[in-house]
Amino acid sequence: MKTFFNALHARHQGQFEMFRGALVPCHEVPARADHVLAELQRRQLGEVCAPTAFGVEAITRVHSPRYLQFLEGAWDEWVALDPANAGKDALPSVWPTRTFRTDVLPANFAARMGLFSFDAGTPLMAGTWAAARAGADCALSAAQALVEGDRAAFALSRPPGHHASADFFGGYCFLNNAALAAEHLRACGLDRVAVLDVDYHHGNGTQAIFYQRPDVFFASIHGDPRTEYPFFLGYADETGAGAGQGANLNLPLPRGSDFARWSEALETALAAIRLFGAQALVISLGVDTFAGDPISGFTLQSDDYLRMGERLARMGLPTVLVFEGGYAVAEVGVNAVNVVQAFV
Ligand code: SP5
Ligand code: ZN
Repeated sequence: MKTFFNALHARHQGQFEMFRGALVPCHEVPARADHVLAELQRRQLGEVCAPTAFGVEAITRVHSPRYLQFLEGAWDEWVALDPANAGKDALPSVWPTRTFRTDVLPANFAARMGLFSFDAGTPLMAGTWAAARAGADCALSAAQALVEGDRAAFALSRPPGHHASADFFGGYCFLNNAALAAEHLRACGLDRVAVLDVDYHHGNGTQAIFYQRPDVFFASIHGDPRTEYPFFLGYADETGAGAGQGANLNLPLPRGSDFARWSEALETALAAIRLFGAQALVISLGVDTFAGDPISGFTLQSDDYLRMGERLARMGLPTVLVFEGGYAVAEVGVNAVNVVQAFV
């Protein structure tokens, strides 16, 4: 399987995220992707390719023009506020929650940071835009590899994507790589595409992007949002809306769930994807379901990722694997590459 590796990923290197009233070191660090790449190369699992640079039209299938314009210029605006900002990351601190307006684009930078985000855990810095764009290109290139006949492809993107919606960032995510891959497959003529999100956290961004759509099925297995991030989406009663009614499936599991329990949910998700008639599969491959993950609560073991990869391959569908979360940095390479290796 080809891997599309984002060589610019390390330009996105956040310093701190907000946690319990303090700034703590970021969990989403460049070493994560480097470990995955090193493990792929150690096991000689196929060609590592540079992504093709896709134009903005591929990205505006998923994200709003005003959001993209904001992201592209955000760092320069931040530094323009005060030259001393060049040594600090930008974090949002004010949001338009219920009863506030979101139709007016404020002139104030902090206000626009809040308008286009949903948490204070996702720092933006000088290289964020370049890294996110190149990561998106990896996902689009992986989808393109399927269009050209490959059975499967791996987008080793960083930063991750599944919490990013059409017009906001958060959860360490800026551009929704999995949604971009799914939309690219649709644009290239596949009628029915499924996104299966196996990251520990609900893929709120991907769900929202496709919620009203009958042509892209979204299924997610994740920590119950009643107790787990992102809290405000990912419940079992969210089944799609309008033309998309029935094309969304959430399988929340309690904190502490093991692979046996997780696998039952996987069977439910795969049966629904089969029934939907998906012609291709996009996997949001977070490995923060690992027992050793510092911010998550499932108990999967490294070998379980081999079973996961085998089971996904047995669907027999053209498949894009898109790297998402996984914060046990020393083990993230082994765990993610176990999925890839077992798939092939
Ligand atoms: C892509 C992805 O997996 N995003 C996850 C974002 C989770 N952000 C909130 C995590 C808060 C946990 N902070 C715990 C710090 C303890 N040292
Ligand atoms: Zn996650």
